[in-house]
Amino acid sequence: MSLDLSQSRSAFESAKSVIPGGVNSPVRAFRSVGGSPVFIDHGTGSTITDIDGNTYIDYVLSWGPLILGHAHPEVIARTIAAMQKGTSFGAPTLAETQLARLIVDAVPGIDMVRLVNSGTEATMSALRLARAATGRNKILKFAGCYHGHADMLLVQAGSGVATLGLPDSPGVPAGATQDTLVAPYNDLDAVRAIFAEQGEQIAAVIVEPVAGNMGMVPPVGGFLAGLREVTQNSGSLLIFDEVMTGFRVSPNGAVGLYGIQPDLVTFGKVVGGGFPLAAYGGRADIMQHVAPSGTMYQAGTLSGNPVATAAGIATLELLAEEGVWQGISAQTARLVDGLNAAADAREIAFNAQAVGTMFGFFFTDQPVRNYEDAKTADAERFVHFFAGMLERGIYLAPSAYESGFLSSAHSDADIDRTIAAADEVFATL
Ligand code: KE4
Repeated sequence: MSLDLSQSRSAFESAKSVIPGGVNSPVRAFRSVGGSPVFIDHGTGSTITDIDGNTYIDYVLSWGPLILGHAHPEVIARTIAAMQKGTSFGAPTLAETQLARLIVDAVPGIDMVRLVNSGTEATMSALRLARAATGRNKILKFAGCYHGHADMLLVQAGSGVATLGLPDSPGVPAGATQDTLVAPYNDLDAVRAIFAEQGEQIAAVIVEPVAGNMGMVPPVGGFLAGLREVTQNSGSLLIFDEVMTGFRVSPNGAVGLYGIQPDLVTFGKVVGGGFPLAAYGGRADIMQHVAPSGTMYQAGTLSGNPVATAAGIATLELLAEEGVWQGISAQTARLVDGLNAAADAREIAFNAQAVGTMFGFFFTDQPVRNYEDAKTADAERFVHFFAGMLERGIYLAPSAYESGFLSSAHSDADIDRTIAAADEVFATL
């Protein structure tokens, strides 16, 4: 069985002549899974179709945003209607307040948000805010967590940095990362040791409350509560980076799921409904530092633009309708249960997990609690599995250091077909 990918292959060659690596984001290049990326022509509901005409059930969903599936009719209609009134004004509009209100109402403990254009902007701005609010410089992140590509965060990052096995990035001066501390994910003792030494200098801890950029690694019991306690005790802020988990691990994000109240939260992906829109938010007393109400500067030409806010509002409103999120979560659990059952039946060392509407899997029978554990999973089996699933019309993230996502468009038949395909591929391992 082999796919005709000839158009994608030639498209990739020509793309490489004018775009570094032929892609506009490194993880798309299929580097860690070999071959060349499929070029997508269109998406509909749970599927995407490449320029050779191959259609796949899509579990990447643009890396999370398309929780209602591709080209959802109402999202498209409301976005077109917004566009017809003008695409950007660089002036306040009612839609920005409406979207901000939807986010604030959905996530406990958030009084205000600032809309920006990418998750990178959101985390970069949240950390600048934490430094401004505390007057401190140091920040603590976790190995294997990815918070976008701001200089200070490109230290032992996950996602594309992990996928490409980069030692971090050239071009990032030591001065930009000298205040960035790193601890293993899920390791409270390591965090406490760092705080014992440097707690008074630490402005913030930034954490993916469910890590999604080293594969998917949920927090072990007490980890998030411990981070809350240690930051509270030292006057540092706790930042939940919910760019990926927001509206995915629960309708109220990880904040609602785990009941731990961070000081700041970042959002992206789902809140923009597939358009370049992200946000950072928190308690009013902290957000007041943000210009122009305060003096911490952050700005953006297209921040909160009418097109992206229309898509974001439509997505959040439709997702909040009775049973929609719950239905996606149930499908995700069914997928994971089916994958595990198929692997167990063939005695494959494999473990898939779901948290709400996102999932991950590792080819190992050992627990995976952090980036080092994740790196011990069988990479060759992952590559073989990825290729076998692609051949069978299932599009998974082209990297072991990513997560998978479902949408309201993923049907029972999609799930059954995915499980059957996985069983076929497991049989070839
Ligand atoms: P963006 O700047 O890519 O919009 O968001 C950065 C970001 C921040 N925080 C978390 C938890 C994230 O997962 C991300 C971006 N996620 C990756 C996929 N794991 C984006 C895909 C890509 O880099 O192409």
